[in-house]
This record gives sequence, C-alpha cells and structure tokens, in this order.
Amino acid sequence: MAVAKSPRPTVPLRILTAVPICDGHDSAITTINIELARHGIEVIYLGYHQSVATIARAAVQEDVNVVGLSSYNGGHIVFFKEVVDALRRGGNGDIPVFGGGGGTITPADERVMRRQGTDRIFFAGTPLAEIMELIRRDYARLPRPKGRPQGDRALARALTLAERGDRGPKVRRSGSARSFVVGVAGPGGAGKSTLIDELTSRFLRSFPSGRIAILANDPSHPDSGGAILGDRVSAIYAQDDRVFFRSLATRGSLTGLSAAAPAAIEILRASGEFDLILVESVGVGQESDPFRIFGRGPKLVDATLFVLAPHYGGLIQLQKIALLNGADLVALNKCDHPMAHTARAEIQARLNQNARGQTLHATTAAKHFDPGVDQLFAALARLGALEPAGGEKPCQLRIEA
Ligand code: B12
Ligand SMILES: Nc1nc2c(ncn2[C@@H]2O[C@H](COP(=O)(O)OP(=O)(O)OP(=O)(O)O)[C@@H](O)[C@H]2O)c(=O)[nH]1
Ligand SMILES: [Mg+2]
Repeated sequence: MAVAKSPRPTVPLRILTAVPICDGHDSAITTINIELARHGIEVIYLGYHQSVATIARAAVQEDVNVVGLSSYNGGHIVFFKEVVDALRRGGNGDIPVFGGGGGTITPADERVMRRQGTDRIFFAGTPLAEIMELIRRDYARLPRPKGRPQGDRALARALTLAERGDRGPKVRRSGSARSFVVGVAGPGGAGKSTLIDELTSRFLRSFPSGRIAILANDPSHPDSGGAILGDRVSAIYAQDDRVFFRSLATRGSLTGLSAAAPAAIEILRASGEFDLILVESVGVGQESDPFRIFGRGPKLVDATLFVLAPHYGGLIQLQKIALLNGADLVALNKCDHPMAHTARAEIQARLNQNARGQTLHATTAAKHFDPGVDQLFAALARLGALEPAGGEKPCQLRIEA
C-alpha cells in the first residue's frame, strides 16, 4: 500500500510499546522501537512479559498518543481486548491500541480484534517505512478523553501541556501531602533507575498509604528528535497504583533535564498527591548541575542524590565531578564489582575534603533487599522528615549492619 509521506511532527508523538505477559519475543519490538525513534517519535518501552494492568497504567501516566503491542504467544485476541477494556474501564478508552505479531495474527483474527476495539494490526511483510508513515499520519493527534480527565490522567495531561510549552496548566489539588523532592543524577548507566526502583520498594513498604512520583528524564536523539525512553524498563515496583511514573524526553534541552521539568515538578508538588518525588536526570557529565544546586537560578529540588559506579576513571576524574561538592547523599552503586572497595575509599576521601557532612552509601541496586539501599532510604527519609500522609508510623526498616 502506498502511503502519503507525512511531515516530521513538530511535537513528538509518544508511543508506549510492550510485549504481553508470557511472551519473550522482544526482537520485533526492539526493531520497531529503534525505527520509531529514527522517525522522530518518542517511545516509552515497558519491556516483555507485561501485564494488562501495567500497560494500561503506563499508557495513562505517560499520556501517550497510542499503545503498540507486539504479541507472538498466540493469546492476542484475549490480550488486546483486555488492554482495551482496562483503558475503557478507567475512562481512557480514547487511547488507541494497535500492534503486530508477524504471522501469528491472521486477518481473520484482526477482524475479531477490531470489533473488540483494537485499532489495527500490522501483518508480516509490512515494510517498516509503511508502518512509520501510517503511525505518523494517523496517530499524531493527542487523544481526547471524554469529559474532564480525572486522577492520574488529569495529572498526566497537565504534564503533557507543560511539555508543549503551556506555562500554567491547571491541576486540581487532590491531596494534602507535603512533597519532598529529590534529584537523582549521575553518569549514564550508573544504576540510577534501578536504585530509584529499589527506593520505591522501600517507600511502598514503609509508607502504607503514601504515594511516590518519579520523573524520569532521558535524552532525545538530536538527529531525528525521537527518543527511547527506557527508564520504565527498570521500574519493577512502579507497577503499583501508588506510584506515578512519567518519562520526559529532553527535546533539545542541554541541562540534563527536559525544559518542562521545573513546571512538571511544580505540577506534581501542587497536586498534593505525593510524599516523595524522585527526579532522574539523564546521564550527566563532570560539569553538570541539572537541579541548579549551585545557585544558577532557583533550586529545583529539596535534596540531591548523586549515583556513581566504580568505573569512574581515577582520582582525578573524581575531583572533576562538580556534583560531588553539592550532593546531599552519594551512592556508590554496583558494589558487587571488585573495584568497589577502592572506589569507596577514594570517594569517601573526596567527600571528607568537602567537610559538608555528606553521606556515602555503598549500594548494589541490582540485588533485592540490599542493606546498602536500606540505609540509603533511611537517610533519605530522615533528610526529608518523611511522614505518611495518613499519620501512621512508617513500618520498621530492616537494616543490616
Ligand atoms: C525470532 C523468534 C524467536 C526468538 C525470539 C528472540 C527474541 N528475543 O525476540 C527465539 C528463538 C528465542 C524464540 C523462542 C520461542 N519461540 Co519464537 N519465533 C521467532 C520468529 C522466527 C520470528 C519473530 C520475529 O521476531 N519476527 C520479526 C518481526 C520484525 O517481523 P514480523 O514478525 O513479520 O512482524 C511484522 C509485523 O507484525 C510488525 N510488528 C510486529 N510487532 C509489532 C508491534 C508494533 C507496535 C508494530 C507497530 C508493528 C509490529 O513488524 C513486522 C513488520 O513487517 C517467529 C516465526 C515467525 N516467522 O514469525 C517464531 C514464533 C513466534 N515462535 C514461536 C514459538 C513457539 C517459540 C517458543 C515457545 C519455542 C520453544 N518451544 O521454546 C519460544 C518462546 C520464547 C518466549 N520466551 O516467549 C512460534 C509461536 C507460535 C504461536 N504463537 O502459536 C512462532 C510463530 C514459530 C512457529 N511457527 O512455531 N522465537
Ligand atoms: N552489577 C550490577 N549491575 C547493576 C547494578 N545496578 C544497576 N545495574 C545494571 O546497570 C545497568 C544500567 O542500570 P540503569 O538503572 O538503567 O542505569 P541508569 O543510571 O538509570 O542509566 P541511564 O538512565 O541510561 O543513565 C542495568 O543493566 C542494570 O541492571 C548493581 O548494583 N550491580
Ligand atoms: Mg535511567
């Protein structure tokens, strides 16, 4: 089929992609994701083996134009319908769902799926260029919820408007929480997202009724304007209604955060919904100050956590990292690595020289129940004087020596 060429969108289209539960075929969606980003589209990728609830929650919080599922396990007729139904039940049936699955989805299956609410299926043999053109042509418009958006969708839409440059999107105050906002920065791949996820698990266990928000910034590709927003892949514990997770692409901002991040933080604070807000920067360099902690403009966060892994180079590289002077908390992550022992001593010496009482935490975020992460969470909760919104006492953290 010939498709008329559509211009590059001025506001990037956002797609949530995922592979359904009990399906490990992720090579097709990986190819599709990269191609989407090459065509100026922002892809929020959830990963494989994803449940209906996880997909529907992410679609709402990310306020995407469309959900794309890649299904090869044979369960597509039921699974696509359940995603559509979950969106409709939550009043979000305006978010379209499409997908593919090569030869495992037949034209007869598609007819049933369309009747059940799936928008379209891309069959085996469809050229990638044709898929891209159809997506850009048919899904560029932001879905319109019926009536006034509610709950997380309302919050998500306010963030979308902020990303589009709307200066003061209105958000109704729906809670009474006094948010503690923590900026999490560090070099690319140091384990920021994994650590944030482990901190999220501590928060959910310690504060039985509180909510946490995560604003995950990832880089846009300067050539196409597209992006692979991949921080959600590490977010196992974000699969909980008490977690609001939003991915932001930098869209040309060179600060380490999206230009909309300050407004987004204010929107989340103003909602009164969240006791804790964690803001992840993109992987930062030696001179970066994404949260403006050194006085160049109003400070964006209440505290800063700097995360680095043992492979930072040597002593001289440590001396160059500006954020080590200003961060309130420092985590040396990947302490399962043999180099961690030396790194810990070097970083501790660097912090001692600052004489600012900064604490260093040795963490292994890839391990569940890591005592270093327990200690880091306890330090963070102390710093923010975190108290559950309902007034109940936080449950005791299990801290090992
Ligand atoms: C590669 C592959 C694997 C790899 C997966 C690697 C990986 N990480 O993904 C490996 C070897 C590991 C594997 C394992 C298995 N596989 Co396999 N696998 C395939 C194979 C050969 C190709 C699938 C693929 O990636 N195609 C490439 C994509 C790009 O092309 P496409 O499929 O034609 O898709 C087009 C469109 O549909 C569209 N599209 C696809 N998804 C999406 C999503 C969006 C959002 C959009 C816009 C478009 C789109 O893009 C393409 C454009 O032309 C298929 C056979 C086949 N020919 O489909 C079997 C197949 C899917 N596997 C099958 C099976 C049974 C298995 C295993 C259970 C085998 C076993 N007994 O262990 C395991 C299960 C693995 C698991 N954990 O789930 C069966 C499924 C049968 C069924 N559902 O009834 C198939 C059909 C083979 C067969 N004929 O038996 N598999
Ligand atoms: N060995 C080991 N690997 C870890 C640890 N923490 C995270 N990782 C792995 O490191 C890789 C990067 O982790 P992320 O959490 O995505 O890192 P990040 O800092 O958020 O990365 P960017 O957002 O791209 O800058 C992943 O493969 C993680 O599984 C750890 O403590 N030990
Ligand atoms: Mg990350």
